[in-house]
Amino acid sequence: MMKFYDCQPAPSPRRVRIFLKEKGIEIPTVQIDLGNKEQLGDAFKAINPDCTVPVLKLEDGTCLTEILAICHYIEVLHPEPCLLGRDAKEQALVLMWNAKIEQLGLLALAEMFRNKTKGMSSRALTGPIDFEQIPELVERGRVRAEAFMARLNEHLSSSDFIAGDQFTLADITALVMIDFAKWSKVMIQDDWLHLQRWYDQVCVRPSAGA
Ligand SMILES: N[C@@H](CCC(=O)N[C@@H](CS)C(=O)NCC(=O)O)C(=O)O
Repeated sequence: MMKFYDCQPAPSPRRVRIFLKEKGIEIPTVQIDLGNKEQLGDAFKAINPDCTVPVLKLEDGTCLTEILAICHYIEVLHPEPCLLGRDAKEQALVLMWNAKIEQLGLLALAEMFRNKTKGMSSRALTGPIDFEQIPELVERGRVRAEAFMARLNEHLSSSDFIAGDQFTLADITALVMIDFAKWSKVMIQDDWLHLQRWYDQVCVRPSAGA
């Protein structure tokens, strides 16, 4: 039986939960308590030495420890509804936007959040090694995140969804990014009408509650 390692409040595993809900799939789930550093204990390190969630443990014991790998695996087993693109071009665009949202959006926001939150001092990066916070990264993260959200707003002026005319993993990643931005009080600005239109559309999908 497959097993899904989750942490309900964390943004990354939510991306997989939304993906599974869109597919209509339920997988037995274990909660990992990131707040109490369960990810750094020996039991979880045996599952993922990189000390992060989500993880999908397959029936043969293989552990998939990256969101994109987990979603790709699920998509191959359960192709409908299609969330990773229907042809070569769509698949490439989903992967392209997913990577941009991770690198330019989510990482900028993680820099903000992890370098300013008191409970995260010495946990400025994920993983087994403790790193101290660098306060200068908070403002840099804000500038980067806002610039990227403005860029997404511009992109959505000519596209229904992030990677074209269908809802895909790229929309899931962007939705989770916008909600994670609120943790650092980075909000959709009043004149980002296209981003707001898209957000209103995706956040009413039943899967968004995952
Ligand atoms: N490489 C992972 C990164 C996932 C990640 O960063 N997860 C965070 C939760 S949002 C985590 O496990 N943090 C553990 C920690 O803060 O020590 C992926 O994208 O799948």
